[in-house]
Amino acid sequence: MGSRSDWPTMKAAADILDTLGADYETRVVSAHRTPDRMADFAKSAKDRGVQVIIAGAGGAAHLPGMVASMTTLPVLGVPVESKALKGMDSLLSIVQMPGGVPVGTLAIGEPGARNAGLMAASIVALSDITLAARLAEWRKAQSDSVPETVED
Ligand code: RP5
Repeated sequence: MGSRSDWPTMKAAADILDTLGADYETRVVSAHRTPDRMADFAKSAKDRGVQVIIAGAGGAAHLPGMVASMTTLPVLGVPVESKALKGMDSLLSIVQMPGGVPVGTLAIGEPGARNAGLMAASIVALSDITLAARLAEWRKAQSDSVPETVED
């Protein structure tokens, strides 16, 4: 994420990965304030065994796109809700990548972070049958928890 201030949002990704028992690391890496740290992180991720990167940022949210430009790993972008423009700035900054450098853009805020965690797990589950089984179980539990009527 681009700042510690993004953590309350990005924690939703970490929480679902915890629930699924998926390994992850959390890092503060800013495209604007720590560009060298961002480059080191993005360029070394694949060799360190990272399989998917979830990049959350707000405002002029260049982090997901810049990270994606430095790796061929899948990059999922989460637009963090900004105070001034409610995350529309973040969303538009992340979603409109030029052809050739993809970022999978999720929804603004916590639902987007949660879905980024789920999507990252889906990607890793393609080659991890244990995680795939946990993910299928989680999805079934979610379906089972939805009541069919408005009354008990
Ligand atoms: C972005 O600027 C961060 O991703 C964050 O969403 C936003 C504001 O950062 P802070 O000023 O709260 O550190 O780079």
